Amino acid sequence: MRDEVLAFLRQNAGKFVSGQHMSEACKVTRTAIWKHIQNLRKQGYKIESFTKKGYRLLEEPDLLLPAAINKRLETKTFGREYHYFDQLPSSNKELRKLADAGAAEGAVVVTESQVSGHGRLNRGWYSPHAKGLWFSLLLRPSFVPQEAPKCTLMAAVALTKAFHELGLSEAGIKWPNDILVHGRKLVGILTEMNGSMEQIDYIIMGIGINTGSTKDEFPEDIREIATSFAMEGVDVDRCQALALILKHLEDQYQKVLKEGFASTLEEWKKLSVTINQDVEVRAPGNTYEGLALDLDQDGNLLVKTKTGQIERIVAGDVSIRPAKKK
Ligand code: BT5
Repeated sequence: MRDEVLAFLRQNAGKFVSGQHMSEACKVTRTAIWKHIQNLRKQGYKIESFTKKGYRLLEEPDLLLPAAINKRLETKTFGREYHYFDQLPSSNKELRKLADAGAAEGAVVVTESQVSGHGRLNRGWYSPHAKGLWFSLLLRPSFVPQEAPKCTLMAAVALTKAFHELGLSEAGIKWPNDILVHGRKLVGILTEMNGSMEQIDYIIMGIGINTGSTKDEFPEDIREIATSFAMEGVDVDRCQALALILKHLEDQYQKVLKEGFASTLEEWKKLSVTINQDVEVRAPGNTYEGLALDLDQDGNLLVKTKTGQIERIVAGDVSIRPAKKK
């Protein structure tokens, strides 16, 4: 139905289509048509309406359509296999199916919205239509499974470099999987692995980036902690941004395959907003404060506690946040 209403508006681009005409053609009430128009507006379509004249499509959101991405893509493999959806439960889940069926390294699943997007430990991820980049990337690396958690750090480095290029110079990495701007979360990364103790079958890098949401649009529980390109005053073309991000991800991954993770971890430290900060570590059953000192060679965070002890924080074990200023 949504597609039919949209098709009517597109066919008559620039002209008014009456609600009566669409309701007869779609065999639904005029109220139903009005509801669809409201939904389209929420999704970023600019639709003008006047009593007696009907509805007129003025502007469509910059959708991440395959042709729009393909003409901007400068990668060898990343994004060359491109699976595009208007809505999905979760791009990670969709890519997992494709990976199990043999999809190649570099395949991506991109969706305009997710109804059950998720973070770590099954926490929710807010993914409204055309207001962000919600996508998953497939890797089939030859390195050992113990290296897999470092892929999150690698992705964070690639994304932060891309954001600096896009004009968001304040973006910095919070260990292990967030990118923040002015202390608010712009990005979440969810790395999932499939394989055995000996060998990685595949890694799915799930990436969520807020682009267009305004503060009022974020749900109340994250309104004070989340940010977007729009909130930071940076106007971003989502297609251009996605193509640039895929290029940075591919370059960073190639570097890791050639040289190992060491130089990427050094870059991570430079782009981090966690190192040298007072942090609160929340491990199951144990919360303490300390100073984030460094990363070890496995990408674990080294925190010096109040008693002078150095704790090694393993990704996935804890949540970590800036300590409250006293
Ligand atoms: C993450 O988890 O930050 C990883 C999020 C990964 C999302 C992507 S989107 C594409 C792909 N498909 C998926 O289904 N997932 C991936 P975590 O560190 O557990 O943080 C989750 C927490 O971030 C939530 O509990 C909220 O507090 C907060 N949050 C939820 N949605 C947000 C948003 N849009 N912006 C900022 N913060 C958000």
